[in-house]
Amino acid sequence: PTDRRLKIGITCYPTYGGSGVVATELGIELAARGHDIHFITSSPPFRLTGRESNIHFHQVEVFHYPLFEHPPYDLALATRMAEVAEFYELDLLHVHYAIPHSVSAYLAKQMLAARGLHLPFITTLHGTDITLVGLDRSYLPITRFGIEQSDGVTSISSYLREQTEKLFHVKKPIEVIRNFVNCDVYIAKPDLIAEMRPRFARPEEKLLVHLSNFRPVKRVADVIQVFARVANAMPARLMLIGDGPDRSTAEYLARKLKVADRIHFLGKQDNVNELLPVADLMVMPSEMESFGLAALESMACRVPAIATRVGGVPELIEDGVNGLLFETGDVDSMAHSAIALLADPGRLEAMSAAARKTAQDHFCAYTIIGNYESYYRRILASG
Ligand code: GMT
Repeated sequence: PTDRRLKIGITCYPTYGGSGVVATELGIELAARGHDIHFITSSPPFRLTGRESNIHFHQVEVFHYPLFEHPPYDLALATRMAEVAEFYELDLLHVHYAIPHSVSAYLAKQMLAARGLHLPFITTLHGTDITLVGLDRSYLPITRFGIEQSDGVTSISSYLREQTEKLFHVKKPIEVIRNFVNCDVYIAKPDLIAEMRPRFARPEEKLLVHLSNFRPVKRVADVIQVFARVANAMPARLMLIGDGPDRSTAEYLARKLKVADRIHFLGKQDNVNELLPVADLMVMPSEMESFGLAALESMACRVPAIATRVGGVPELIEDGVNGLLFETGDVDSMAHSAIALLADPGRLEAMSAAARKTAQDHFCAYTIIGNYESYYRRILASG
């Protein structure tokens, strides 16, 4: 029957980054719909509380032995996948990020096949597995192999599907299932905003926000450059959420541009749904985003983004309607437009409403989770 509860194994990079967030939220939403979810990961996914029903966590332990210069995580993962699939009679595995998860899933599948058991697996491509890592020539053949061997492949934007087809010459059909947010959790609650906003900005100040893992691709220095120009033109503050390699560069630049006292460096935060709605404008000046989950999360909270016209971002942000798009590195134009927008409450309000509407109409969990469920059933029926 089409409404049968499924037993699904999910593997992802659990600790930080959009793919881990999407995989964890997907597991939580599927469990809430009655499916049995088994996370098979190196550590507990960071958004899991451990109190959710229908969710099980299986830690992958890597055996350390002096001879192993590089502990064989991929093999430990494959072994755990096969064990969990057999003990808990999983219907399928869903791995997020091709490297190395697809190849571990392929090994698990073959291990079980040798014993007469069938374990289909689905790979979801998130971006850097294709655009960066997979393009290191040494990784390309094995990444392509993992994708081709998958029983189903999804990508989080049309852009990423096209890139995968172009760069990897993958023949396998790729289903676009876009990223999503829980629109009941990512929502602007007036009471919460009234309570939280005074902690970050005075009534006359505009509040900007940036959320990322501070990797070079996020161009955090551009965020500071844009903010410094805005803060020169009007009273303003900036919330920086996240941490990573470029955090000290950002702190140094903030001091150099004399705006450090107006920036809140919040570090890694779990409940970003309680922080994002407090802001007026999100800044996402990335060099590349296959999707741009941070922008979607803020848009759902009625906070439009000024962002770059890269990768899958134009599939989410319509320039001038629910946000603003710029060329990478054009901090002058970004600042100029941010100042004009923040000084025009009517236009900002219209853009905030349009941002929420886009999230609600096209990217809410209740639509997208259904797409994953249908896709699972299609793959199971075809195998
Ligand atoms: O961008 C990162 O640093 C993390 C990376 C990941 O795999 O977690 O993000 C990618 O996947 C996200 C979730 O699908 C997307 O929203 C990001 O746009 C994508 N990043 C890039 O393409 C650079």
